[in-house]
Amino acid sequence: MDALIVIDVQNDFCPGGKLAVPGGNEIISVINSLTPKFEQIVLTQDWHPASHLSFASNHAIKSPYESVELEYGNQVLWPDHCIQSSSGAEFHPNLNTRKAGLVIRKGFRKEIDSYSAFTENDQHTVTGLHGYLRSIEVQRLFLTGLATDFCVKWSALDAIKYGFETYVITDAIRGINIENSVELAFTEMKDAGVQLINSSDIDLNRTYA
Ligand code: VGL
Ligand code: ZN
Repeated sequence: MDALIVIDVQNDFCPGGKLAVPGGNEIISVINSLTPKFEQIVLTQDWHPASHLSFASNHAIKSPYESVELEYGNQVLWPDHCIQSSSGAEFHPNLNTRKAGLVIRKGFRKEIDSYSAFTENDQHTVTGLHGYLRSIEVQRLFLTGLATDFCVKWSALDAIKYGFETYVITDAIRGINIENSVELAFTEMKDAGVQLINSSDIDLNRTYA
């Protein structure tokens, strides 16, 4: 079984949003063109309480993009984004969400951020995605979404750790890019065994069942 994973295609990560990823909206038509090919589609949704400790606003004298030490280690601080029930946390209105069988929300515990769709940043708390994919006997994962250098990268690295054959669709992702982090993310993913492909490499005549 194959599954298409769509990471955090939410208003706040698109132009005009609170943590806008440059060109974030440009991937939506690519993702929509892929959804008819997959029987199994999972969406993730960054879903923070306003008190979330990944927000610079919840720390004294800290600005976005600085870091802080949390209980589990270093954490980059962000502008407030994807606050539960806000319009910024909604999926982008152009994203076709109808076929998705599962929505995984992450980052909803105040003390723990979650970049990976599988395991939160404490490297311990799981989201449930692995159990779901195992229960439907998925072997191959095709990853799309935002942001290349954070949630896509950590999801891809975890997917390899869990033993999935892992593809990242490079024209269906965009990055934030803090100090070369996008280029580093591509290197880390390749070194871990992630296969980088273009959406045009996916056979549009075939169904990824
Ligand atoms: C993300 C930073 C903070 C992401 C989420 O989706 O890549 N990045 N929260
Ligand atoms: Zn977040």
